[in-house]
Amino acid sequence: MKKIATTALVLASLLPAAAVLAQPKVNDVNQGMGKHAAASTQATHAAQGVIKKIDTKAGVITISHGPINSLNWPPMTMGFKVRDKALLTGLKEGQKVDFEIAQEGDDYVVTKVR
Ligand SMILES: [Cu+2]
Repeated sequence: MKKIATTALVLASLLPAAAVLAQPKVNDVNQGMGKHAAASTQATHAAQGVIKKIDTKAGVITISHGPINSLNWPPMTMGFKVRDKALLTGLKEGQKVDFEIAQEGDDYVVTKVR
């Protein structure tokens, strides 16, 4: 997942660069990009999956998740850090969950599970 996420990030960062090249007014475009970047870091992405493993000590949950269309992610099994370890309370391996993730730095962390 890490590799795919990185590739997606690289692609995402290349697209605005291409837009800048196509635009004659650089100042206007830079302002637009600033707004875009702020919006995307706050976005959360909803997904469904099955819990494969819970590491309460490390605050990591491994989920076999379905496609996450808002991120262009295919279905896969991957480990996520949780924003707050309290999110893991009451969860069980094998449980079907709806969850939300948000980007934090280079990683996506789970912000909600139910
Ligand atoms: Cu994944």
